[in-house]
Amino acid sequence: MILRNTKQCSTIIRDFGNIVIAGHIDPDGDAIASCTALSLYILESAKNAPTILLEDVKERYKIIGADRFLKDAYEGTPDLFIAVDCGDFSRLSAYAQELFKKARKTLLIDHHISNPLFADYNYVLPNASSTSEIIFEIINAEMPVTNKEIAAALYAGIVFDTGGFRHSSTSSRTHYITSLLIGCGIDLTGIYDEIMNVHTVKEAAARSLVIEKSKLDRGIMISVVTLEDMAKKGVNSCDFEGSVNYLLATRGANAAVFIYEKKPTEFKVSMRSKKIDVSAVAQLFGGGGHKHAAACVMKSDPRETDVLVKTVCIELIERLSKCQ
Ligand SMILES: [Mn+2]
Repeated sequence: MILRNTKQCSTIIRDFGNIVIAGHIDPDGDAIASCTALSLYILESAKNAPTILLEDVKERYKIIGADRFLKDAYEGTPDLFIAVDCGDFSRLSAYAQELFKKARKTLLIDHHISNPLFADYNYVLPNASSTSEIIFEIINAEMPVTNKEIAAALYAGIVFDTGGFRHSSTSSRTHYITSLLIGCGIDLTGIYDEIMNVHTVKEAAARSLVIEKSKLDRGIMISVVTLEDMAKKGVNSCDFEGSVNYLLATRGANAAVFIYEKKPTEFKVSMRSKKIDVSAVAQLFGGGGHKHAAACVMKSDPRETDVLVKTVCIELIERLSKCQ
């Protein structure tokens, strides 16, 4: 069943007792914030504390405060299972999928346009900047949001999913909601900084490696890092988060390619673009993604990465030339 408005959604949440909430695997700021804000709201409505099921919450998202609701397992059968920010059923962990099937009723709250609407009740708003924005609307349909913890979580989720209010999904409504959340007295700069800016010493070393290895060639900012380079700097692949976006931000770059050696002779190729369709290029090499953000995995000898770069760039340059 497709829910038509926030009121229908909040009524369902109100009508059920034991609630389990789950976000997607490898949870991001939006998923964690949505779970947390919804749990705080349910708790505030004088109900049993819901259970949140999430995989490991990364350090930078600890500020959202999901901990108090987090459990590894749930005993019994939930009355209502709420899946948030899950673009499809496979985005739930295997454990969450089992519980979803057992639950008396299921509710999906999401903003991915391709969502196949896999729950009993589905509330999916593709124009919303984030699931956190939708959660705000659901709570707000019942009562004005004044709880500082709820406001802080929702703000963190919105900041994360809009890339700090930079992505095109950011609307005037997003800014209006944000202004109401700020009005609740949240630690505005502290949260923004933690979600958007703070990095570890290793991440800084990884970024310096990416920059050191980068060059701008015919509108493509490209950087290639081998396992040997990473070992020398003492960094891991998880320290590269955000690197390809950083490359694309170079003046004069219309596309960016960041290539790193995942395991011996296997390279992860991440692409970003301003106009051209990089998902089509990724698909040529067995990968995929979105129009402006895509990735694939390619085989190469680390001593011959020039050939690898050439193969990818030929495709990109061809598309860029058609675009001019
Ligand atoms: Mn999201």
